[in-house]
Order: sequence, then structure tokens, then C-alpha cells
Amino acid sequence: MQRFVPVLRQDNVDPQLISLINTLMAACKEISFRLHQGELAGILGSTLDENIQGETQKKLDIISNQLIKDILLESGQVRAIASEEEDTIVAGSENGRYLVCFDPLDGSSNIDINSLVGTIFSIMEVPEGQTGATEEMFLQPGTAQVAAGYVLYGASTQLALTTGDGVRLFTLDNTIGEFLLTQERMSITQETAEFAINMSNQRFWEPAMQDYIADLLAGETGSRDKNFNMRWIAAMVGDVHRVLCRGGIFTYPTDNKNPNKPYKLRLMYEANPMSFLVEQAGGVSSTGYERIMEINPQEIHQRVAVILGSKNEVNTCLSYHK
Ligand code: AFP
Repeated sequence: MQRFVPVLRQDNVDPQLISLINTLMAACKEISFRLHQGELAGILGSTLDENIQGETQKKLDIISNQLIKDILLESGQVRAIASEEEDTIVAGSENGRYLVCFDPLDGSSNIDINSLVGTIFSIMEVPEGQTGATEEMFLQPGTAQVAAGYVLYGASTQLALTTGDGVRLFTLDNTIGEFLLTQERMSITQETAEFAINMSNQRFWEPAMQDYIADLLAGETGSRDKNFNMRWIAAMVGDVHRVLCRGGIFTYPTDNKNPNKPYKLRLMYEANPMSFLVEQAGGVSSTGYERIMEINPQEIHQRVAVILGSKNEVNTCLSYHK
């Protein structure tokens, strides 16, 4: 049931943090509006630029990045930001208490086909006693996050948010321009028969993942003794949303397709915030060998292998990696 509980009114959460999340949501509402205008807003297609990771930037990647960056930096609430679309961190206010990492538009290859995309964010506090704005400040493990979430721009626009006490789901009411609370506590089923992986990379995976997926594909005829279904949205935000709604296992594992790039997903902009949400909803998130939230980052654009979702299924997958 829909309830008018703007993010602003969450109990037991620092009002400054809530205010920051509301600031961020103002930019996300604007992105939502432009996305839903689609072709009419002239936002489809690519630019000639590449981001720091060597990926072609879509027009809407740049617009979304600029919208979020501007609103955060002008708010006076953040010491610095780190974005998937920026080469380096960008300094904000000297008095800012927070550090925000974000992927302004995850799944950008879906923009031009009118399919799922989203904004993912992770918020940490500036370590005590530190002045100025440095990349080192950001190099805290995921366990240091004070809030994380994503905004999914789908048929409706939804915000999944955790401040460390469960995951709440809000839906944007376009008639009043507010996110309304539509689910008090998201919970991932422990069991599942659904998996998400880009199967075209199969021959490049480690033997552990090859064996695990082979057993899922064997279904009732194999050791798992049950049939599995597969889904792949090509936007982590869409795949993780499905996992939060109805369970499942999502993985972008280690592969040797390009020896210089064994992992695809970014730790600070994708893996950490999604892991925080998944764990808060009762799921598990790992690289296969360690808990993602306990990784000590070496640099802001670092990438990692990701295996997350329904507790029992992820643990089964991890047992292949031992
Ligand atoms: P982009 O945001 O650069 O499009 O990448 C999306 C993503 O990092 C993640 O959201 C998807 O799960 C994954 O890439 C899809 O990768 P494939 O292109 O291998 O399907």
C-alpha cells in the first residue's frame, strides 16, 4: 500500500544524511523526467567521448553525471564526489561531511532501446579529522557506507534505499514529484531457481563457475535435481532489483577474456552499494573468495567479481570456489 513517507521523514537517521539523499533524489527525478521524454528530449545516442574506463559515453551518461555532480557540489553537504564518469574525485565543500560515489546511469547500452537503466549511489562519511578532499578518503571498505541505494528508471521510477536498517522501496509519484514508500522492508528469498549471468562469456570463466553453471543448466537431470530459469537485463540495477523483489542469484564473475581486465563491475559505484542493499535484505554478496563489503579498495575505479543474491544459492555457488 502506498504511503506518503518522503525519504526526509525516516526515523533514527541523521537528518543531514536524509537531507543529502533528498538532494540526490532531486537530480534523479530530473533524470527520470528526461528519460521518459526519450527521443523527444534529444537525449538518445552516443557522444564521441570515452570515460576513464575506455567505454563510449552516451549522451544521457554525461547529462546524468552533470546533473548529479552539480546538485551535490552546490549543496554544501559533500566534501567530494567520485563518479564512474569522472577521471578523478571532484572536491566539494570544505565543511561537507559526506563522500558520495555514484554510477550516474548504469546499463547505458539499454538507453537507446528504451529498456531498464538506473542510478546507483553509495555514501560514506569523511574519516575523522581529515581535511581537504583526497582520493584516499574514499578508499574505505563497503562496511563504512552509511547509506546506499539505486533509482531504477523503469515503467515506474523506484528508489531502493538502505541506511543500515533494512531496505525500503519508494515509488516516484509523478503527479506530486515525490518518492512514496511502497514497501517497508524488502527481503530476498533464501531459495531460488533463477540465475543471471552473461552466458556468452562461459568459456572465459574460472573452472569453479563453469562447474556451478553446468549444474544449474543440467537442472533435474543433474546433481541439483531441480530446473533453473535464466534472466539477463545487461543493467546490474535491473538484475539486482529483480533479485530484491523475488530472489535469485546474479553474478558477473572473473573471466579471462581480456587478461588486463578480469572483472567488469566497479567496486565503489556498483558492487559496494548493491552488496549493502543485498545484505540488508538478507542476501549474500561475495567475489567468490571474500565478502565484497570487506575489500579494502586500492583505487576509486577498481573492478571486482560479483556473486550476490539469495543466501542459500549464493552459498552453494561459493562452495564450488573453495
Ligand atoms: P554500462 O553501464 O557501461 O552499460 O555497463 C553496465 C554493466 O556494468 C552492468 O550494469 C551490467 O550487469 C553489465 O555491465 C552488463 O555487461 P554485458 O555487456 O557483459 O552484458
